[in-house]
Amino acid sequence: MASETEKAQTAKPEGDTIFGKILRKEIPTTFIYEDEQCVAFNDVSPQAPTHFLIIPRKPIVQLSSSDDGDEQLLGHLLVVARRVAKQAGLEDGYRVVINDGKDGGQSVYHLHVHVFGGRQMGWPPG
Ligand code: TR5
Repeated sequence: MASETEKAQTAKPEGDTIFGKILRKEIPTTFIYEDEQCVAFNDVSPQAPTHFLIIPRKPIVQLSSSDDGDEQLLGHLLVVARRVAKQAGLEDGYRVVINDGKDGGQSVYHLHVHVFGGRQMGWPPG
């Protein structure tokens, strides 16, 4: 099975993604948070004791293809990251990550914010 980094080498922005299917409920997924702009759910392959994703309902492919008109939505994703991290009890801190494109290690081309917590994070990231 390819690692996320290997997948990111070949993944391409090609329209519909697995996250589109999750949003349309074609893949049953428990949302730990949802509102009119975004949903949050646990990552299927968690890299920390807590690892969830926040995705906009709007199908923005990646951060670098968002535009200035997305400013409110992009800010909202961070506000939701803070709210859900609090709800998850991440009182000692957490890490928020957006992988963009091949070099950024993006494997799913629907913008998503990762939130990791529950362990000490290292730096620099690999
Ligand atoms: O590498 P990037 O930043 O693109 O992150 C994509 C993330 O999506 C990875 O952390 C994957 O583990 C996660 N992922 C992939 C699938 C998936 C998922 N999280 C929840 N549910 C998922 N389903 C149902 N299917 C996936 N292929």
